[in-house]
This record gives sequence, structure tokens and C-alpha cells, in this order.
Amino acid sequence: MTAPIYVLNGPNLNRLGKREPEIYGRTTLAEVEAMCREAADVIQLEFRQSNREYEIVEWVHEAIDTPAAGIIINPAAFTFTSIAILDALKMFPGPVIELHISNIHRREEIYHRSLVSRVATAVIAGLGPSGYPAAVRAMKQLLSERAPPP
Ligand code: CA2
Repeated sequence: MTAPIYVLNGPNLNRLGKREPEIYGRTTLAEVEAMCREAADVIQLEFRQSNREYEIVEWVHEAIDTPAAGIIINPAAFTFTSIAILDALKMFPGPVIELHISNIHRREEIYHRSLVSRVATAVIAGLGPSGYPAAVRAMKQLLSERAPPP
């Protein structure tokens, strides 16, 4: 069986589709997960959300130890604050895609300085909820480019 892709979501994203639809859309996190699973096809996905920083750090450790093929992460507010998540991601040897539903660079100043971008292989922002399946497809592409010749 091929290694899984971890899709990790930070604080408040469990409220997706229920508040601020003008910024984040009306799609719920459960619907986002279904979109990701469809894009992943036969690849196993670990799709998780937590409001707790330590839990996300532990999931990154789990992805390192499993080992996962890649990590897609929407760290939400932890993007701008969490050196703990940054340090954990630094230990992951595979590709990391940082994902944001909104275009953080068009928003207020407090959303401009991502710590996670320092270790991300790629960043996707501003595609709305469809950024998630786009990230899964991009991750599959990155992994296929990395695969050793048969
Ligand atoms: O655009 C994104 O995906 C963000 O990561 C979302 C974060 C924000 O802090 C980042 O700057 C950009 C906030 C997530 C809040 O989640 C909500 C979900 C539903 C309704 C309101 C907030």
C-alpha cells in the first residue's frame, strides 16, 4: 500500500461553511474532506482538524513516523504564530503544501507573515474550498516527480 497524504487543518476550520461565507464560502469541512478523497482516488488520506496547537504538532510527528508521503496543511491562525508547528514541519522530509482558502495577502496586515511558508514546498491561497482538491492533485504530481525510476 502507498504512503498516505496527511491533510491537517487548524483552529476554527471546523466552523467552515457556517460563518463568514463571503470570505470562506459555504462549503463545510466535511464536504471539503469528500472533495479531497475524490481527488486522492486510491491514495490514502488522513484528514484531520484541531483547535489545539499541540495536537497538530503531534500529527506532524505521526506523519514523520508513519511515514506519510506528503503533508497538506491549513494551519489557520497558527500560520502566523506557531514556531512549534514550523519546527515540527522542518523535520518532515517529504513535500509540504501550505493551503489557505482565502488569499491571505489581500487581507489585513496580520495575515501577511506566514511562518509555515518558510518550510513549505508550495503555497496555495485564494482558490476557496476548491484549493483543497487542487492541493491534493498538486501533491500527487509532486510525489510522482519524486518517485524513483522502476
Ligand atoms: O484562508 C484560510 O484558509 C485561513 O487559513 C483561515 C484562517 C485565517 O486565520 C488565515 O489567515 C487564513 C481562519 C480560519 C477561521 O475559520 C473560520 C471558518 C468559518 C467561519 C469563520 C472562520
